[in-house]
Amino acid sequence: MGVGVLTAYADFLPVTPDTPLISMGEGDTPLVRSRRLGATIGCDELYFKLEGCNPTGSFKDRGMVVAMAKALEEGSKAVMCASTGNTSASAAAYSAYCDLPSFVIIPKGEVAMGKLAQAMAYGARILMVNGNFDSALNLARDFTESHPVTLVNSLNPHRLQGQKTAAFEIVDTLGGSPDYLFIPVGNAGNITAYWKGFKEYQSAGRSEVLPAMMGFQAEGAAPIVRGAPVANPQTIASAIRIGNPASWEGAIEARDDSGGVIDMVSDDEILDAYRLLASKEGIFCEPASAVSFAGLSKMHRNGLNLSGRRVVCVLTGTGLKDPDLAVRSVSNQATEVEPSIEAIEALTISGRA
Ligand code: AN7
Repeated sequence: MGVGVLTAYADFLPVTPDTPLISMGEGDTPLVRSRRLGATIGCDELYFKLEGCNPTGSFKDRGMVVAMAKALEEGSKAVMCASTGNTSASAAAYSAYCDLPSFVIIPKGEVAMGKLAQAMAYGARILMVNGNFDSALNLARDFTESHPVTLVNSLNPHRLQGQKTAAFEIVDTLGGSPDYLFIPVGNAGNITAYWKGFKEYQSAGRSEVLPAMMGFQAEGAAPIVRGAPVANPQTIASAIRIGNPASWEGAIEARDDSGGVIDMVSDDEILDAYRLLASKEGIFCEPASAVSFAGLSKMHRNGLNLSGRRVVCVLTGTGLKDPDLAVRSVSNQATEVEPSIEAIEALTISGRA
């Protein structure tokens, strides 16, 4: 494929004869079968959906392309979003591609360096607020309600329409739905979108069963698990440092209708999963993405029997988004060496440093 989600899944999207079928090559991401980690948790059929392979390195591109196409169709003159980083990177890229000005509101000092670099490179107007993501989102929503600027957060329904295409791809690739879908939950748009996608595909006769939706938040930012907004959310996974998710009800519905769970994992569990995915599978994802595998590991420890089960972990963004964290959180494996064969032999063949 490689044609983009608007063309690949036009029949399931709000595409009209006037919708421009734009694409930066989003979607059609790899579903990679686990070679090592699945075996450690008694799961012989584990897959990772590599959403970091999208054009701006996260799943946000699937929804952004639809939101942006509809903005063009409606004659919009500018777009705005609030973001923990990935939405702003995606909005900035697609608005560059569409020649629309973009304004991104981000919590000052809380966005990973790779994401900030992207928004700058693509030429977005970056507005840093002293506050968290939740207050930034309130600002973006209030501003766009009273000004002719299109909101491209997931409150814009076209975003979730586009994001549901990841569920279609999983079913298309596996020839049916998995038994379990593990997914990180921040603003809760993505779990809502996947559930919508699995249900629509089932209604269209493309799959028989539906997966149990297994959503995971970070312990310090787990409003849905705790049942109340968190005023000052904290976690190392800055992408999901969100205290009052916009799609809260969508997540509850996905959980309850699918017989799934919304649970939480600690920062230590997230970092363990982050390191394991890279060192045992060769998959470098961002910490928020590792939450899905951290959640799966937790369920295994708590006794969930995965034998004979088909499981998908959604890895929402690439590890290159947050290079500082990788350097800080992995033990230093770099050694200075004299530029000679003997010195390299000493450090490799005969006894590693
Ligand atoms: C890598 O970019 O909210 O539950 O403003 O970047 O749909 O919010 C990002 C969220 C998971 C959570 N993984 O998805 C933003 C933003 C990564 C993310 C999530 C995000 P939602």
